[in-house]
Amino acid sequence: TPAAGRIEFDNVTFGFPGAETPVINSASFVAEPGKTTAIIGSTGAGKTVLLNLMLRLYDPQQGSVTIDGAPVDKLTRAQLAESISLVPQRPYLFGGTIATNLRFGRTDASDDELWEALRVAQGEDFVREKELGLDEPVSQGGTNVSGGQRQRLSIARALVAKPLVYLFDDSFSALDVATDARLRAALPDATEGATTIIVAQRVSTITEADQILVMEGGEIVGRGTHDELLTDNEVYQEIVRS
Ligand code: DUT
Ligand code: MG
Repeated sequence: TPAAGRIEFDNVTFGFPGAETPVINSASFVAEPGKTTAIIGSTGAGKTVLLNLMLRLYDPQQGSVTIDGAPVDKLTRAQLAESISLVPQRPYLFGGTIATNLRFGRTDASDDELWEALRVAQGEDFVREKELGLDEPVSQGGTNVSGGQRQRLSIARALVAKPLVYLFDDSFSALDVATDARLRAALPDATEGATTIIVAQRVSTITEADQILVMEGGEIVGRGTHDELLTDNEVYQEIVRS
């Protein structure tokens, strides 16, 4: 079968060296191509570590992570980077221009593709306002760009790369609710067919997800749709109330 971007965690346990308790404990789930998997849970629950395990920033002590059946530890980080685009919780911009930053994952992207990605990421307006547009200089670390703008450029960069798998680590919570809603309305078309994994803080960001994983203390303590979890998962109910 051709590469599709199906991610499977099978009984994955990971702890940092020297720590007594694992930060990911016996996690199993499948994230399917063409579907959105959301991950929600309190700070320190292990959401970022879970995403980082897919990119092999660390390797688990137990269990396996596979992409289309291939164990990720048989792939190089460069191969993984071709399949998976991560929008990190703290996005990073490189010294260069807006265009060079957006083309980081795919240097042959046309200007039209960059503008389309910016439109979806809700970054089009502020780039158009720049005197040099796509050629506007960006300082290393993106210090001449606001936090929200950096976030949108980082999302646009992932869209330009057209990966099999998108990982959005808390990429929408810094946006105001209206912008978050517009972005999510545009996202399904832009990411069609891909595996999308969204770590979120706001429940409103993920109510439409095909599958929601609820994490607490390194464990997946609930899974289902929004409606299912509202009915039967106390941790999720608590998140909704807070
Ligand atoms: N942790 C470390 N070292 C690291 C990163 C994380 O010990 O380099 C611990 C902190 C925490 C656990 O791992 O107890 C899970 O961290 P993670 O960053 O995955 O938490 P999160 O769910 O992403 O929290 P937040 O919502 O604050 O981003
Ligand atoms: Mg995190």
